[in-house]
Amino acid sequence: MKIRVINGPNLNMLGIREPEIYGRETYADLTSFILRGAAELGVQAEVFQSNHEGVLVEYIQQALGKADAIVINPAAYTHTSVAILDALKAVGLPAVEVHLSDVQAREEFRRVSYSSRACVAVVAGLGFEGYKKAMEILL
Ligand code: CA2
Repeated sequence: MKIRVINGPNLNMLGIREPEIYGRETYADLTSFILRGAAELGVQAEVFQSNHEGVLVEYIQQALGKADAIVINPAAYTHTSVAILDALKAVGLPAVEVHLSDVQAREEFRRVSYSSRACVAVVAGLGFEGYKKAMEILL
């Protein structure tokens, strides 16, 4: 199984600020964790991050024919982006939304998710572990 793991804006800043919310580990640590977890599950994972909505939309579109499933942490675009929702619907691949933090327990605006409408599940509040859980769900 080939999975595209897609991360949205500011996740490249992990470990640099707000450790009380997102932990002390860096984005490079997250990438290693995902690739290690994928190998353990026998999954071929491709990890991608962008701060740009259109780039994320294109990367989702290009998953068609190249991947079997999508794991996505759209970060702040979760709460705003109809474009990312539409891209997920357009490719029609099974997708799981992941959040490092428990978005339901934070500010009210983080409780809204557009992208999850095109996802089979949402995993939130498990930190890095959530990405492995998402791959397990897709398997
Ligand atoms: O909990 C998550 O994974 C989020 O998707 C993270 C986003 C946030 O906008 C979502 O509501 C929930 C933020 C991405 C990372 O932001 C950082 C900010 C400062 C320092 C490090 C990362």
